[in-house]
Amino acid sequence: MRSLRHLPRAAAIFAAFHAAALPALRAQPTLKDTYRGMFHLGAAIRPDQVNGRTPQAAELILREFDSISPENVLKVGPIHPRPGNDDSSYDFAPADQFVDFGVKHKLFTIGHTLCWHSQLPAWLDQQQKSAEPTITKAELTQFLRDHIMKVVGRYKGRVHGWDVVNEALNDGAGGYRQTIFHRVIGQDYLVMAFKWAHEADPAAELYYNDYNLDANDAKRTSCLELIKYLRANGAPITGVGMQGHYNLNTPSAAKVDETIKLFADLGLKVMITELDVRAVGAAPVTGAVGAGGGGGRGRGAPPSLTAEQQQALAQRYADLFAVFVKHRAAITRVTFWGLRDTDSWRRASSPLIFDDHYQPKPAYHAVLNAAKSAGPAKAK
Ligand code: 9MR
Repeated sequence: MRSLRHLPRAAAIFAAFHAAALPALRAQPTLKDTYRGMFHLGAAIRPDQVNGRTPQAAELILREFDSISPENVLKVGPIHPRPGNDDSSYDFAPADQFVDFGVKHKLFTIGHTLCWHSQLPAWLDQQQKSAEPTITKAELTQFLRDHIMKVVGRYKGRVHGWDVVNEALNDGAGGYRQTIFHRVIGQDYLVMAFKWAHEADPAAELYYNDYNLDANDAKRTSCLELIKYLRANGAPITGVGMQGHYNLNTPSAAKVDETIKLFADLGLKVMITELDVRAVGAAPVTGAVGAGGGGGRGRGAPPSLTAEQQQALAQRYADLFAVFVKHRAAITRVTFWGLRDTDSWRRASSPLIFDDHYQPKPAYHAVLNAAKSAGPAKAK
């Protein structure tokens, strides 16, 4: 108990120490400056990083990144936990703080996500888990419309791009995931979601976002078909998000390259939206990110990497960023899924470019160096 009582003070001293260490980096080029003119560099962020509780995190975000994504606060469950559509059905405060931070610091601000089968409000998740949901097509259509109009409308002009639909495709053989939306409304929930988002904010960019598009050819084919289906039905999609939850060796950089090109050839903006690389730990058998493929959700400190492991992670980031730089005409943003390893959903595999103490890992420098392959900067 004795040591616990002193924890806040110890934490403050620790924070001050590391804040003092940050100026050493300040004179050096930053990620966002290095990639300016190519694409935005972003990070997924959490409430404590924008509400003043971890100022050193906010400082690092503002120094290195020019785009932010909300890791959780804008998902349907967190922001709209109760049925109905008046303000008492919503918990806007954490999302408001996130968006205000973006506005205040002029960051390219992402909304994630308007329609996903995961992190739904409990009442809707129960429906989804039921073999015979009782919610009617009219009721669920109304709920989805209300949700999208309300949330996109609230942040109109302040959130610049929305992951309108997230992870609507199956792993394995591909095809549509049998979410509650697909089962009850049918395939055209996809079209309607994009149309409502556009109606609520005609200036916002609208994305389809998914993982393993570069690791699973069947899923990628399904995604290309989904995009054609959306367009054939007048859904205003502007881009596709490849999440980028990668392993050290898979998918190959060549597959990532090939996949970006396929989407770019459709005239879409391409984004890497949730980048992380599992530095240690086994890859999941099926590569199913959404089904426990995180590779280390355990709590506690991330493992410290050996010099060889740091180097391997750095090399993988270098290879990936070389591909992103090559496709800079199509890629508009690369976003890391978290700031430091400690905050990552994959923390046990040390997947990010900043360590526990907000210090850059060798992978950070590899990302900076990779920009050199672009040659002189171009205007976007
Ligand atoms: O990083 C998010 C984690 O904090 C949540 O517990 C988890 C819930 O499923 O979602 C994580 O983010 C996911 C993202 O929203 C969509 N793509 C997969 C990401 C990792 O699971």
